[in-house]
Parts: sequence; structure tokens; C-alpha cells
Amino acid sequence: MPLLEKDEALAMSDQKLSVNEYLKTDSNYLRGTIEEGLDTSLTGSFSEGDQQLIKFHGFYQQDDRDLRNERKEQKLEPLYSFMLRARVAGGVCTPKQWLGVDKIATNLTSSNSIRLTTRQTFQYHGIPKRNLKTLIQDLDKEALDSIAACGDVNRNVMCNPNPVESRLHQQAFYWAKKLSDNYLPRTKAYAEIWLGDDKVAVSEGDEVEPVYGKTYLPRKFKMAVAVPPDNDVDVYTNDLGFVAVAEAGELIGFNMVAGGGMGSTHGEVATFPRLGDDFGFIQAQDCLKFAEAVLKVQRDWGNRSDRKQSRLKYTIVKHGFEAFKAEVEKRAGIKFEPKRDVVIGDRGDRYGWIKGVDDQWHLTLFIEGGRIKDLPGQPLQTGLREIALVHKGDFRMTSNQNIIIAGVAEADKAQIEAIARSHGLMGKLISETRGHSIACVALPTCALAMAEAERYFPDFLTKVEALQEKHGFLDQGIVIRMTGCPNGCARPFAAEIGLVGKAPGRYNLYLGASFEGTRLNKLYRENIQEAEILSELDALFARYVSERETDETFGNFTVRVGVVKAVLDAARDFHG
Ligand code: SRM
Ligand code: SF4
Repeated sequence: MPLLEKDEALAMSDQKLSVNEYLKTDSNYLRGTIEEGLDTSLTGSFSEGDQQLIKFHGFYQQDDRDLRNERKEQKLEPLYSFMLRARVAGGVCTPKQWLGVDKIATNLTSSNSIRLTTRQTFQYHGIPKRNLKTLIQDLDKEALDSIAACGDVNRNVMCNPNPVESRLHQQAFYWAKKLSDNYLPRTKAYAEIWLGDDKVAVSEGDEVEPVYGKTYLPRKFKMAVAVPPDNDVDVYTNDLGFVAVAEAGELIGFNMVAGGGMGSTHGEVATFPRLGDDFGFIQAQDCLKFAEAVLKVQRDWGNRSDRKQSRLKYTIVKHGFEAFKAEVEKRAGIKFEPKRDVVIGDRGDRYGWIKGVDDQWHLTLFIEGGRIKDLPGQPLQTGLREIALVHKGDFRMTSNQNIIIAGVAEADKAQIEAIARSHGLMGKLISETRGHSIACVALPTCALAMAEAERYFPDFLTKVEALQEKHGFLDQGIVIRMTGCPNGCARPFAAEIGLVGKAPGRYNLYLGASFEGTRLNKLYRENIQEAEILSELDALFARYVSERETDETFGNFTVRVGVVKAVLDAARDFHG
């Protein structure tokens, strides 16, 4: 169906469309009344409708939840501020850009920090409304933006940041960047509102958004490019994933994966996390044709009435894998070839120095919880700034919320290392488990958090490490992840140990995912507190060390001995 017809049909016929669909249709391609909202100083907030639209421009309205009650008692409106998420395909930026990013954090945010995310980019928290325009303009000066970092569109495209095999990485990165650029919204709303570009009059019939149309996608959409054996991008948790297939070190194509996602709602069995299905092999040059076909099928088939059922994973479950695949092949005009054999390995980052094939050195720094801030005795933000002032290569953010100082010449290595050490960025022993851990932001900024994650997780991990030491396997990494709610921003349902917030201090404990991210976990204990979680893990670790098979991972062990059942089909098994 041509786009305009589709939009009109959507806007006029179906009374059950979700509110967001009307908002998008009426927004004049994402403009809404954002400009008017920016001009009013009576409130730190935007109107309800614009609060949804600003997401397409890369930011969320938030309030400090630690201060909510106090403000209420004082009869003040919540302390509104904004979180901005940048769009940085594959997580790569230059030292000059980093210096700009750092300066903005210091000058224009109250959090005075940079937060690396689980999708290889960075966020700012605590931006007052009055600073938004300046902040976006300052980002623009560094050739950075936040267009479509959030909203019902294709978001930041992840790509394995491994600079070691530089040629293969470059080829994979080329496609990640293409995927990111090709599916950016085409509306000029961002440039007009934030950068002061001349206003463009849109007439009925103008094809402003050739891929998305007026109503964009039914829901957020996420893509990732993995370079095996690394699966740091957790490719199966994405709506659409491309697993690089190489021959003699050259990229020849991808195994395409689609229908992954983590979000769910406690107690609602119609919602579930899911790992993507393998669709088959595609030639590298056909990557965009397939991506566009998938996007368009989701655009046209996705649920626009119930936002809890609107991700691609539900579209595939509803229509069935075969029907979905046939439609994608029809629209792409190409058939999938049989999936090629590739080995999916580790999801962690390789900390410390490593030498690449091009004789350049790369330094991966562990950033706990992704939070870059000057802490007592650990001036992390200053340290990275000092590195950026002398570094000649690039910075790469990882999907484990870490950062790689990539492309360091032998002669510059000692200087970079000295800065990293003197600023607490290096030198601390990181256990394998901590090195494989991630936690979402949660409190105090996330409006949806039910429990702590980023602020609590480091101490909790220390207790898990103590248990591993007690049972004599601290040298082994377990993929452990924590989120403050079941939306799954740290991909907890793909963790060997997943902790998902239920209420303050209470978590659901999930077990049984594979180490590599190829099998989901399953609920083991519900709504428990720290002491109970640790006592459960203590007992499980004791069994693990005495009953495990050679090289058996913790996740596989919990499934083999029947602690939890394997989740093979998420729709059927996750709650079953
Ligand atoms: Fe997320 C919503 C933070 C990765 C699934 N996510 C949010 C919001 C914006 C809360 C909100 O809607 O008000 C959080 C802002 C918190 C804050 O104060 O910063 C938030 N998500 C994050 C980040 C920053 C977590 C982190 O600690 O790094 C990650 C930013 C990624 C990025 O750079 O783009 C982040 N979110 C994810 C991931 C992981 C991934 O994509 O690999 C997921 C699971 C995968 C998926 O999408 O299914 C994820 N976030 C969600 C969902 C559930 C979506 C669903 O299908 O149900 C929500 C809620 C929603 O969309 O309604 C959400
Ligand atoms: Fe917020 Fe929940 Fe995402 Fe954590 S998982 S950042 S609590 S939405």
C-alpha cells in the first residue's frame, strides 16, 4: 500500500489506535508544539504530547525521584530536567569530539557526568529545559546529534567495536553506519527547532518520510552488527541483527537475525523477552535491501493499538516466522540463503592493552555502570579528558558500557597508560564476573524504575564475588545483569544471572541463559531481597562446583540439572 494511503487509513479508520499514533500523525513530522514549549519559562516541563515527540529528537523529560516527595510537600512542581541520548553509530568518536562531549557535561548538565549506555552511546542527565538548545547546538559543532536516538524509529545502530582485526571491523562498521544513516528520519524538524534552520513548509502529498511515513514505526526499533566470535552487541536481543560472515578475513555477508527484544511487564504473560530468529545468509551488498524490507513489514504489520504488543518480536510471533520471512523476501526481491556456520562466543570486553593486526595498541577501560564522573580518588572524567588531549586514535564506546582508547602507537602507549592509572581508570583488579556485568541507570532518573540498579549493583557484585571466592571459582566469569524494572535495559533476560527490580530492595531472580547470549533465562525466585538472593546463589554455587561438567558454564549447568527449564521458544516457555 502506498504510504500516504496507509497513513490516512491508519488515521481515519481504526478507532483503537494508541494515543501515540494520533500524536505522530498530527505532529507535522515530529514538530508538535515543541518550539512553543521551549519558549515558556512558566514550567520546566513540556506538554504531554510533546513529551512523547521530544523522544524522536533524542531526549526524555525526567524528574529527580530522590527529591519527588520533598518537592511535593513543598507544593513545588517536580524538579524537571532532561536526559539526552546521543546517536553514535558503532560507538566511535574522535578525541576532539570527546572533548566537546566532556565540556557539555560540565557546562550544561546538573549531573556533571557522562553516562555510557548499553547501546554504545552516551547520555547526559540533568539538563534544564533552558539549556537544551545550546546543548544540541554544541553537540552539532562536534558533528554529533541526538536525532532518533529514542522514539518509534530505528535507533543507534550497534557494531562490534573491536579495533584489533581492523579490516573486518571496518567492513562491519561500514554497514552499521549505512544502516544508521539510511534509516534516519528525513523530517527537518530537528534542524529547524534546535539548530535554527529555516522552516520548511510541508504540503499534503509531499513524501517527507519515504520509509517511515507520517506515523513512523509502531514502536522503537533496534539494529546491531556482530563480528563473531564476539557477541558483545548481544545480537539476538535486537529487533534486527546482522552477524558478520567472513572468508579469509574479508566480510562476505551476514546471517540475518530478527525479532529479539527484552521488554516485558511483570505478571503480564502476553509480554515476554525474546531472542531473534535466524533467517539465513545474505550477501553483504544486500544488507540495506533486507533491512528496509524488515522495517517496512514491521511498519505495515506491527500492532499500532497496543504499545505493549507493538515490537517486531510480537509481529513475528503473531504472523508466524514463515509468513514474515516470505514477506521480507518478497519486498527485498531476494531469497535468504541457508545460514552460514559461525561461532558465537563471548559477550564481554577485553580489558587492558591488546595489539591489533595493524600494530596499533588498544586499551579497554572498565567503567563501572558506565558512569563517567570525577569520584573521590578516581577522577574518571578528568582522566578521559586528559587522554583525549593527547590521543591520536579514536574512542570507542562498547555495549558493555565501557570505553576503548583505540589506535595508540607504541610510542604513545606509556603516556596514555600513565594518565589512565593516575586517574583510577586502570589498575584495579576487575573480576571476570564484574567484567561481564551490566546494570541499567534506574533510580533516581528513570521514571520507570521499581528498584535500584546502577547505584546498588557494584556493592552487590562484591558480595557475589565473595561467594565465588568461597566456592573457589572467582577466576570464572558469570554474565550477571541487573535492571530496576522488566523493561530490560541491561538485557537481564539474556544473563546467566538476571536480577530484575520488582519494588525497592526486591528483585526477581532469573537463571539459565547461555554465556554466549543464545538462550534466554527463566524466573527462578520472585520478589526476593538481597539476603535471600545471596543465600540462593550460595547454594547454587556449591552445587555448581561439585556437579558441573568440564567447561560447563553456570547458565548451562542450571538448565542441565533442572534448576530451571530451558527457554527454547520464548512465547511458550518464558512464563510457562
Ligand atoms: Fe531502555 C525505556 C535507559 C537500553 C528497553 N530506557 C528506557 C528509559 C528511557 C525510561 C523511560 O522510558 O522513561 C530509560 C532512561 C533511564 C535514564 O534515566 O537514563 C532507559 N535503555 C536505557 C539505557 C540508558 C540503559 C543503560 O543503563 O545503559 C540504555 C540506552 C541505550 C541506547 O543508548 O540507546 C537502554 N532499553 C535498552 C535496552 C538494551 C538494548 O537495546 O540493547 C533495552 C532492551 C532491548 C529492547 O529494546 O527490547 C531497553 N527501555 C527499554 C524499554 C522496553 C521496551 C519494550 O519493548 O517493552 C523501555 C520502556 C518503553 O519503551 O516503554 C525503555
Ligand atoms: Fe529504567 Fe527499567 Fe530501563 Fe532500568 S530497565 S533504565 S529501570 S526502564
